[in-house]
Amino acid sequence: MGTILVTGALGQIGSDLVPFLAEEYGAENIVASDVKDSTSLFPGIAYRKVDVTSREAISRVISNEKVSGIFHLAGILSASGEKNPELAYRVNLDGTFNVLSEAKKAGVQKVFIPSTIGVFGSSTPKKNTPVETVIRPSTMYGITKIASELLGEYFSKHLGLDVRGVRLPGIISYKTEPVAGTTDYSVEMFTHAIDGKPYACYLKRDTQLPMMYIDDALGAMLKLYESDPANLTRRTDYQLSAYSLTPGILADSIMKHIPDFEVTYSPDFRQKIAEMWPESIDCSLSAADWGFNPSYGIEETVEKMIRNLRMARDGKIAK
Ligand code: AKB
Repeated sequence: MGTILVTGALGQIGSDLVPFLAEEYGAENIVASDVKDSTSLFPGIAYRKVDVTSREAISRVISNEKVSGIFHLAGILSASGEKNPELAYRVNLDGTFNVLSEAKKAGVQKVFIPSTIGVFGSSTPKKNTPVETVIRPSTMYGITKIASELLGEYFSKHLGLDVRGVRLPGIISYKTEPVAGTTDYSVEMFTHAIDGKPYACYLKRDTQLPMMYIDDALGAMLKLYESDPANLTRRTDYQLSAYSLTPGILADSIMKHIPDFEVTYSPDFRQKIAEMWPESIDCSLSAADWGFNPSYGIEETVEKMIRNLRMARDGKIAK
């Protein structure tokens, strides 16, 4: 096999996906990349600086590293995208076009591109939202992500590149604290609780959004990446979610473990973004086509997060 390139490897998902893929395919077959010069995050795994807005940089890494598969995670998330829409456009849309074009040119076998529940807008039905529905996002993040889904489908159907992808919900993980999205309150709530600090949540207590634990997201991404193309009725918009969560439900659940944890609610601009997104999404096509079956519910996620964060704080597991 050739190597698997991960772009955006230092982000919330990449920092878990890289070691996960190294376990699966062998560390020597993985190349992590991001815009930073270097990292100590992935001992024993090759790291290359790659800015996805540069076609030349992508072309170079694909040919130098003999890349046969790409997990293209580099992207600007919803909250950062609203602060810097031009950057979001360049990284999310030009970056995806660059990766797909260079992958096609170099004969890369497969490209995985994550999308998001952020593709939906306020006119989308909110409950059990299907894959095909009204899709009129009004954030730059959503606009670039729905366009990326369609680009992936175009490269797949018309240019013969095997492109697959999922619409991710909010992801709960402990390794890299996310700071650029709308669903990040969940991780922030955990870190504040563990550190014995009160938390001022930027979403209202009852704002409901689809979410899942990182291990379920990684397992699902690999499962789709590996699945027989003959079973796939979709390309880049398979939906994933394990549960719908509100800040209030999460706070109450954390308080069962840390009773003196205090949460207050002071919504900011991210509340408007959250209100445009679905409360729950329909994942039945992912289950039917390639066996999506998440195993972490809310309680299991909370227990695992608290255990992992405590162990990471004590230096017992990698942070
Ligand atoms: C964000 O909040 O921007 C992301 C997402 C749901 O796509 N976590």
